[in-house]
Amino acid sequence: VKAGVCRHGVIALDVYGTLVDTAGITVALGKSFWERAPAAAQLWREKQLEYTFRRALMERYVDFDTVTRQALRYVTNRLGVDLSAEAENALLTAYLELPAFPDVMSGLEVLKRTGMKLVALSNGTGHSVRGLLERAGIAGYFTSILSVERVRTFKPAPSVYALLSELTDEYPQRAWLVSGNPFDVIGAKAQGLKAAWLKRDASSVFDPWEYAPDIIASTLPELGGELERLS
Ligand code: LAC
Repeated sequence: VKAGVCRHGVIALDVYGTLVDTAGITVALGKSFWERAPAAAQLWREKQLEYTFRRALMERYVDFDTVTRQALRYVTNRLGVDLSAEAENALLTAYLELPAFPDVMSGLEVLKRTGMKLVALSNGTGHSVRGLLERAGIAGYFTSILSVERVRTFKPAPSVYALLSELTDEYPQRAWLVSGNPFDVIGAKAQGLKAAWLKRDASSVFDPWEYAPDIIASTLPELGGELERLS
């Protein structure tokens, strides 16, 4: 990896799967899905992302909270679970309270030392993302929360990454994306940003496309250290 001058640029952090753990919903799913809760959590996340990709392609935007509700309904239908309106609402409320990964605060401390602006860049609604960051006690690290609501599409649409052009004169050269989601890293690299893949799960595989991350790390502090060296 070549050292680039990136001081005073911007570091955009993805939210779901990067700062907060989408598998954290498994406990709440236990009440209705019992031993199938881990499978339900995984299917819920997969369908949620599939719906975002399809809606972006079709140009039929609805907000991420709606996507998440529709994906949950798919999961309940598919797994044959009869979910009351009350239970569905409870699960969607729990989704607004997903836990942060334990290394997030120490990782943000390291990233702060780069001198670059930290922002959240998410498919999520501004309201939901703010709530998650506040609950985790990390909202203060971010100069802004950029939501796809502003462009009414979803990652990896180019217009989502271009939201960062407001924050640095040198977009995309001095813009970094940090994400646990390979599709997001590839989306950023395709637009000329720098990108770091937070490989939170040792068994996860990066899509073998023509784009590679500039940094791969398994924890956010480790990733922050690498990024600091390059800045
Ligand atoms: C997000 C999804 C991609 O936060 O995790 O944008």
